[in-house]
This record gives sequence, structure tokens and C-alpha cells, in this order.
Amino acid sequence: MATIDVEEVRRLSDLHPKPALIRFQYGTAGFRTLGNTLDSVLFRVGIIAGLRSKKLDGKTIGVMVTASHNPEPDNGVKLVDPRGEMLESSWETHATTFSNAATTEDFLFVLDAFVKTAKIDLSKPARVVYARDTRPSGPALVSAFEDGLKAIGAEGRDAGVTTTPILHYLVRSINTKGTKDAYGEDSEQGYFAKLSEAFKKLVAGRATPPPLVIDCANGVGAPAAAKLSGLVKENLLLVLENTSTTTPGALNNSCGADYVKTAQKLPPSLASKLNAGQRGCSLDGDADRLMYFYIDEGGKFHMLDGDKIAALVAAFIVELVKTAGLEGQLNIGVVQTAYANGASTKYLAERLPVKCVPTGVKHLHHAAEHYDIGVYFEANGHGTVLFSPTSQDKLTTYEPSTPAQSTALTHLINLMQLINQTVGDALSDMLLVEVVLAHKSYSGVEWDSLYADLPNRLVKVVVADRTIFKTQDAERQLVSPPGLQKKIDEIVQRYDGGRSFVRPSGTEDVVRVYAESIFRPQADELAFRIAGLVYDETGGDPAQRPKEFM
Ligand code: 16G
Ligand code: MG
Repeated sequence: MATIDVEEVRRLSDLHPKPALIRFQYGTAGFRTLGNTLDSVLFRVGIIAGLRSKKLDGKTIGVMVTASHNPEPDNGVKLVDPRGEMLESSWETHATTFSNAATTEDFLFVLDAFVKTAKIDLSKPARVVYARDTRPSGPALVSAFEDGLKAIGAEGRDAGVTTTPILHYLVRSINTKGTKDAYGEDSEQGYFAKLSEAFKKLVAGRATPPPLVIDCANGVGAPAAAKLSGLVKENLLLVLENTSTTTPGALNNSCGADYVKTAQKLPPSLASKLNAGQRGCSLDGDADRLMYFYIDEGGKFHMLDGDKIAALVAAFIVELVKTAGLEGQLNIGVVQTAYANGASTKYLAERLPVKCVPTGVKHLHHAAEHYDIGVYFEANGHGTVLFSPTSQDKLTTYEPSTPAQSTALTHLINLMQLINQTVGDALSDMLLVEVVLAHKSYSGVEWDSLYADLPNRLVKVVVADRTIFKTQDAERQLVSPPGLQKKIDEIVQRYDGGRSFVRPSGTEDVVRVYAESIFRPQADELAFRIAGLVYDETGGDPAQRPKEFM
């Protein structure tokens, strides 16, 4: 189609009217809000995905319908660029503009103007692969989205109900098929085969560890983990819990990676499922975040979060590169955000370069691309490892001179296959952790003792207007409201090993306050002092003033 079929777009758009009074925004994780308000957004995302594909000469674009760790009534949608990474940010703005056109006529106007200014050649083909998580609102939203594809004449491939990282994998596999960068077979089966084969090679000959309990958050991670379980069972026994994907309201409810990280507690549903010392982990609702944990002999809960995963994995990779004889030839670095526990940053910085970037996967991913091997993890459990084209070439052409070098090199090559390099992937990361634990003969206890987390506290503050909060230095300093940072600094310096920062949330209408200190009561006190300060300085409903020492 060389022009837009205006009649067809009008007819279909009329079936998906925009609700009045709602302003949509393509935020850090795409569009995300109550599922029953998103019909028009999904229709228009279908159109923008088609246009993005045309703009990129028919390359396949991905679309994922999910609201991740949010409760079940929420839903959302995000676009994936051809190499399996997040949508280029200038298009986030276009997506926002599309979603807010008030009527079909306004939308037709915006569409026509965009095609002209973005110089989109409508005669190009458009291809889109899409998937959804297990939310009940998913099927209707997917059908609105398919109307969008139809309206713009895009070819759609339905990947069904699957995890976010699998959708990213599919996008990259489809676009690299038959090239020297071929990423894998473009099917869910191809994904599981790639991961499980690499895993089996990496743990061959190692002792089988005690079974790993997986909290699937009652989401799409459950069917995915079940498929993986069958493929790796000879080397690793997976015990799946919280797999009720059809029980209303169960998704992410008192379970899942976000619950564990926020509450710093074991999901109550796992209380009788985990023996002392046994490893457990939680996925989030779309299986792109991972939290490990164990209960010690005294019944105490120990959380092994994204920072602990980064420490474990980065140290292991540094060691392998050294053993392979490649030290100094590959620059390895770690990327974190300000939420990384200070003790993890210290541990890592003693071993390799560490960079701090603003919150959000795209920032971490882009920063990690600057290294030959870039390890990135958010404390919340989202992360992966990127191997640059240079390092991939080096690893595949390098000629080791000793058997030890050769073994280490083979491990590195298998790690490149095991790791989902498109985006953080709970299942791939879980296998990665299990590989390192098996190689080091670590239980959760030894892993946990790499460093001791500094006590920390995260507090939400409801303020009148969070848009007045502006940050710099990777969100560690406030520049607005003016003068507030100075007051924060004055309080922080009174605490031993104190650190605190304030940033507006990108996903909720709140300001977040993070604080840490070397003692638990001080970390709590510091967090509430700063939260109180922020609240008092910027005004808000007295009923919402942060309560001290919860
Ligand atoms: C989103 C981000 C995540 C970030 C979180 C912060 C993606 C795919 N996800 O979930 O990386 O940690 O937002 O939320 O980028 P906040 O801005 O509300 O603190
Ligand atoms: Mg998620």
C-alpha cells in the first residue's frame, strides 16, 4: 500500500474510540495503566508498530502486551526494536502523540502529518511479532492491536502467551535469520533449546544441586518455567510454585520478584515450601526480573537481589577471561543505578569499572554496550550481560595455548549462548546463576557472603506535583526544587555511612526516597527524615505525610 487507506483506518478507528479525560503516556516501560482503558491505545500501537517497521525497511518490530509486576487489573504495551532492544526514544514521543488524539478525525490528522514528517515510505512492507502475558484483559487488547495492524496493512505474527524476554528473543532471531549474526531459531522452542543446551554444556560433570524452588508470581513465567524444567531436569530440578495463571487476582499478589524486593520478605505462599539453606527464586509477572533468596537455619530470610546477581556473575566472568588468557584484551564493566546497594558497588569497584546511570532498562543497556563485556543489573532483579561484536569475534577466533585456557574459553562461548542479550530475562539469568553456583560449589549462604548488604529503606512520598523534581548525576542529586539537595546533604552527613537520594518515579505518581546506612535503625530513620523533609518542603495532603518507623 503506497498511501494510507483512510476509509479503512477511519472505520477501524471508530471501533476503538479514545476514552475522554485520560492522558496516556509512553513511559519507562511503555504504556501502562488500567487494562480496561487501553483499547484505543492498543489499536494505535498496531499502527505505529507497522509504521516503525516500514521506516526500518520492513524489519520486524516486536510488541508485548503486559503490565509486568503490576496487579491484575492493570495492563500495558511496549514496542521492541529490531535488535530486540527497547524502542528508540524519539518514537516514544510519537507513540504518546498518537495515543492522545481525541477523535478518529484528530487521529487521521496526526497520522498523516507523522507519515509526512517522518518520511515514511508506505510502499515498504511492515512486519510485527507480538505476544501477551496471562492477564485476563490480554485477548481483547490483542484483538484491538490486530485491528491496528490491519488498518496499516502490516503482517502480524502472533507469538501467543509468552514471556517478555522470549518476545525480545524472537524479534532479534527473526531479524538476524540467515545472517552471520543469526541469534537463534525464531520460535519459543528454539529459545528453550538454545538456553538448555548451553546450560547443559556449562554444568556437565558438576554435582547436581538441591532442587530450586521457583515462585512464578502466578504469571506467564509458570508455563515457561515448566517447559524449561523438562529440558534441564537431568542437571537441575525445578520445583514450580505460584503457577495459578487462571485464578482471578492471583497474579503478582503477595508473590513475585517485586513483592520480595519491596517487602524484603519471603512470599507467604512459600513458607512451608523451602527448607533451611535451600535456594528459592521469584520471577515477576512477565518473567524479566529475578530475585533469589534462602532461609537460614535460624529461620531468617536472606535476599539475593540484582546487585548480588551482578556481583556473582561479574566476578565469574572476570575470572574466566583471566583464565582464558584474555586479561587486558577485553574490557569488562558493570552498570548499576543509584539503587544499587553501596556494599555491592564497593565489592564490584574493587574488581572492575562500575558505572552508575539513571533508572530504567534502556539506560543500563546502552551504557553496557560501551564495554566489550557489559554486565548490567538493577537492584530490582532486571539485568543481563552484553557481549559486543568485538568480544564475540575475539572469543570465537582466539587460539588458547593451554588446556585450562581452552576450557575457560569454551565456558565463555557457552555463556554467550546461555545469556539472553536482548533484555533482562529471569529464566536465562536463573540458569546463569545456577551455572556460577555449580562452578564455585556455592550454596546461597556462600554467595550471600560475597559482601554484606548495607541496611536500606525505600519510602514513597505523595507530593502535590512530582514534575517539579529534577535530578542530575544519574539521579543522585536534585537540582529542583532549588535548595532541597543542600538540606538533604546536611541530614545525610549526620549518619554513619549514610547515603540518600530522591527522584520522581517514572511509573507512579510519587517521589521515591532511598536511604542506606551501616545500621538498620539509622537507615530507617534517615529515609523517613528525608521523606518528611521532601514532604514539608513541597507540600501535600497532611494525611499522606510519611509515617516514621513503619
Ligand atoms: C520500569 C523499568 C525498570 C525500572 C522501574 C522504575 C523498564 C523495562 N522497566 O519498571 O527498569 O527499575 O520502571 O520504576 O525499563 P520507578 O521509576 O517507578 O521507580
Ligand atoms: Mg517485568
